[in-house]
Amino acid sequence: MTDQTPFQSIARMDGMLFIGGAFRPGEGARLAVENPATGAVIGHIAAATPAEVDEAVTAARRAFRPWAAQVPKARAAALHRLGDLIAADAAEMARIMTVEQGKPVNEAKGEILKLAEACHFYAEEAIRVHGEIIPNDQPGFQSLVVREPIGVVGAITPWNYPAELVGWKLCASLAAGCTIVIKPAEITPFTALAIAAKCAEAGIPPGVVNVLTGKGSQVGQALVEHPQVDKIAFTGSSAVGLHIQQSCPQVKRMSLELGGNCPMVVTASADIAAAVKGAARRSFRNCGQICIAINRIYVQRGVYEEFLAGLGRAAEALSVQDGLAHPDADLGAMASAEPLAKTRAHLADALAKGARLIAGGHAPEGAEYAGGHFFRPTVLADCTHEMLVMTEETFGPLVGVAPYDDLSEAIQYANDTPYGLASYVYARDLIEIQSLSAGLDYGNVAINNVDAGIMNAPYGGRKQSGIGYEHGREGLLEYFNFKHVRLHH
Ligand code: TAP
Repeated sequence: MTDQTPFQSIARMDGMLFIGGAFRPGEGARLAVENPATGAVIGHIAAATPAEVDEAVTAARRAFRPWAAQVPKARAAALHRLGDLIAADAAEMARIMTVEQGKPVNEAKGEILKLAEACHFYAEEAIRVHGEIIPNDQPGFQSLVVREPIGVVGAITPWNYPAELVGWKLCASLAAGCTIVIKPAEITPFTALAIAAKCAEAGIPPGVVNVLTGKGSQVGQALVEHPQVDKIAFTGSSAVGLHIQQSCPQVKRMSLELGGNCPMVVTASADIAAAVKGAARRSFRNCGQICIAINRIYVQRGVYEEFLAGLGRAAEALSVQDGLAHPDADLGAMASAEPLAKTRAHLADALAKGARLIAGGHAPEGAEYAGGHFFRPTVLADCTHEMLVMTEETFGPLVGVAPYDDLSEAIQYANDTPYGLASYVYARDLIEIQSLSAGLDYGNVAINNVDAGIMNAPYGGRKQSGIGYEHGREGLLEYFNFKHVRLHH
């Protein structure tokens, strides 16, 4: 029997907003939220009204000075408590995520535990933020550089990582002394509301954390335009990121974590079995709905067919199932009809232009898949840059593979994109590794592994993939203003 607890937890958050430290029913229109594995309605969100947006921002503004005035150790203690509470309830929070986003429960639980880790990481960083005393230009003067929290943060997040993408902004804001109003994706709101409940349980003061649900074009846009929001922390598509930047009526700090179109280069010196394993993981995990998913792979001609055969076998071996009923499935449902339709469109485009189908290419068959947004992991060979799969972010379980001859050609192909988020290399030759790590125009380069983002290191994109960083010390500094104090003795 399928576990019913996520539906009971969701029922308690149905139509709720989290403002000023408490849940309360929203006054706006109700929008249905569906389980992407079944098509069943699991609950509703309230579309926050302009007055409710204003109320949440006002609550965050009011809470800002007292929160910023707490000693870092006190804010760190709150973050540690939050991390402990989230970890303790990871199993239930994961089930909530699975029924709104589609990823299998065990994978969702991994994401929740990483959010808990982020709480502890930023708790530790919070107590080590210090200013500087810098050399001065005249005797009798002292120059201090002080870091001060920016103020009220408006966080706008997508649906592919409903916990982590909210959590990184939340943890960095809390550690820095900022307060936050979060607008999660319309289709994955309950994970964010469940995180808000943990903030209340952790004793984080009223108004420091607020969650507003609703449509990005209305609620998100209202946060962007609100004069009392000091910074926008956005993760989502490049198109919406650019729109936010262009439509903001005030000068405002922004960090924009945007789309990707990530390449992988496999040279003839590589451990091909390891490269296949890495490619299968980073192309198909979370159904490829990852900004740092491998979208396109360039393989040196001498090992091209060997790599393709291996990746085809690896893709065929992956299980695709309802992630609630099968917690350890490799792939669950895709999050909605939209990324599935884009995956199908990119597949059809590539096949029409001469790509060779190596694996997948269709939805899994069987009654259990009816009503859900499922697709088999798909590998295409002989792809060219005439095909959408090689030039646009698919955001689905589809990867295009192409051969190359010279390393310079591989670097040229890999950089032939307006994006610059993450890139991957499998090679054992040191000269090749050096040329690729220097030549790839990306914010993240993973060599002989596919985990481009770790909590301790800065994570961000170049070009149309964004501005600013999350993770690491750099991710925390995004939430501070610098103040130069020049003192005459
Ligand atoms: P978007 O359509 O860009 O939506 C992201 C968020 O922005 C959602 O909360 C959305 O609300 C909101 N939004 C939409 N229009 C808005 C507006 N006019 N003003 C303010 N907010 C607005 O992205 P998505 O489809 O959810 O997510 C997929 C994209 O995110 C991919 O391109 C992926 O690469 C990118 N992504 C990037 C990263 C990093 S770290 N670079 C990580 C994950 C995902 P609604 O939900 O109501 O539309």
